Amino acid sequence: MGHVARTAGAGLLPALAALGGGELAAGLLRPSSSPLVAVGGTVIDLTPTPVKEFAVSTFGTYDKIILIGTIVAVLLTAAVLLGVLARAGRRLRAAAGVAGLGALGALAAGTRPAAVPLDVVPSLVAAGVGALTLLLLTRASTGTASPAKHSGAFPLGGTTPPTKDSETSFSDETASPAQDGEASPTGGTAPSASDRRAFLVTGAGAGAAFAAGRLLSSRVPATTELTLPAPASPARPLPAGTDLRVPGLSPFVTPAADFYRVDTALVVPRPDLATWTLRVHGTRTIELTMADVLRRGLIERDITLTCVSNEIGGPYAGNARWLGVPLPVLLREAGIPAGADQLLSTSADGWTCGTPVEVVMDGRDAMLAVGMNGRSLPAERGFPARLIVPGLYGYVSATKWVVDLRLTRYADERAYWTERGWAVDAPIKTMSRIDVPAPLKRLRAGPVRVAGVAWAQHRGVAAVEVRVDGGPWQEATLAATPGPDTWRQWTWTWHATSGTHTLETRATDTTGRVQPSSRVTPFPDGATGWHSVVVTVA
Ligand SMILES: Nc1nc2c(c(=O)[nH]1)N[C@H]1C(S)=C(S)[C@@H](COP(=O)(O)O)O[C@H]1N2
Ligand SMILES: [Mo]
Repeated sequence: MGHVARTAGAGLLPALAALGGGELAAGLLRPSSSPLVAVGGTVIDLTPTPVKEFAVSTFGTYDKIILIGTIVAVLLTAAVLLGVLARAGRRLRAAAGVAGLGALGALAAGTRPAAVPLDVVPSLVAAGVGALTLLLLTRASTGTASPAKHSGAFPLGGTTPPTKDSETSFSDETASPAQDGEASPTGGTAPSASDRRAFLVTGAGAGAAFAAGRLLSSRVPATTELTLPAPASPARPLPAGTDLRVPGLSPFVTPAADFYRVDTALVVPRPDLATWTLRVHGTRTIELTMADVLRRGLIERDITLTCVSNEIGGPYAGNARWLGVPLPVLLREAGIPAGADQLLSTSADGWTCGTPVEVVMDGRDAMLAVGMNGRSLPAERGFPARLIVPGLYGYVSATKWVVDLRLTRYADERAYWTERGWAVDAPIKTMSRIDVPAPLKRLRAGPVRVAGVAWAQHRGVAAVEVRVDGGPWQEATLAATPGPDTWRQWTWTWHATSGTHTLETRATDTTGRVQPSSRVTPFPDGATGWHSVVVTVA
């Protein structure tokens, strides 16, 4: 085994063993207590808003994988450096460094918003396993350094001075005179067979523990589906011509699997239905089980959800048929305190969201949703229950995995994203998007079907226009819609001529306001501007 490999291994293997131990402990206790997940969550929370915006817009749904990858890379780099330190004879210091990294994990895990005291345990396990592995491995492999370095290998004392056995083997069993003889032609160098065996055993053990931990963490709870009662107030049947079924055009109903996903959760919370409750704090506190929730009359509505981070023409909008309990029913049961202007909702993982009480109570179909497109909510959508409030961006309305509702005041408490500079009030802005033709598409001259979706939730889309190369605006044909809370498909036939052309679109809502041309970024309350697509006609 080469010197470089041994030096790297002296740090890397303890780090891998620590990760393995930490994941296994988290798998046995609580997935969210994983040191990696806890540190990742803390990094997400501490990342300045512009950086987060950049990450979301650059990496999209891969942002979480990239984050965890970066954390692992930083950890392994630190581990290699600690390995170098250990091989230079500073074993205890290096072990303390490994334990320190574990302690950082414990700090992160213990301070997560939904943390319980037990959550520090996996990081402490990681710290212990990592430090111990480093000491054991370097006891074997520092023995392979030159005799001059032996004295320096245990400078902080406390450990057994190197004997023939300890300097040449990881354990007594693996030491054999033959190996020593083979491995030490120049005397006192690499006991490579036993060394390699110790490294392999540690590596394999770390890998197995990590895999077992991940497997345990991804355990699916006993109940992932609710038996949904029929709605007391069913959705209006979709009018004919709601879905034009143009190839490439977003279907009116977005299947759950195709729905955009935006949240801060590194592991999908999987609340246990047997213990799940919703607490509602008003003038009094009520606590409801799922059976209690399902006993209240359910409404079923078509509502389009949109993320404030959606760029012009972006994909962070989706439409579904939601089933749930009207929020006003629950809030009235708990009693609305005088002066309460914010409904603060909290998820199982401690994310918070502030929704104006006035909006929730103004008669729109704000609900505690338990169903999506005829089934229970999928885990990533907030099973068993989430909030849906037509007309507001998701970060101020759509709490997934919701467990707590509190009637409070904006003056007293701030929610997750508003604490980070995003607007307190965030009604969805009017937007029209061209789905077909796709950008940079090469077309043939003649009639071309241009189609897209437009939304202005709770106000409703009144008109969509399209223009070519800055020419006059042309009225598009609007598809039917069940109401003002959904997006609306539109089409327009273009008589394309050869050349490169720019298609632009804008919508007008039912209050008569035209989508503005001025481009603003999603931060702090949603993007504006017209979506445009450049195409080439042969
Ligand atoms: N618990 C929790 N709920 C959350 C979020 C979150 O980070 N955590 N993100 C919100 C945001 S910003 C949006 S846009 C919607 C997205 O819902 P979806 O992922 O089902 O599309 O969920 C909202 N609910
Ligand atoms: Mo969002």
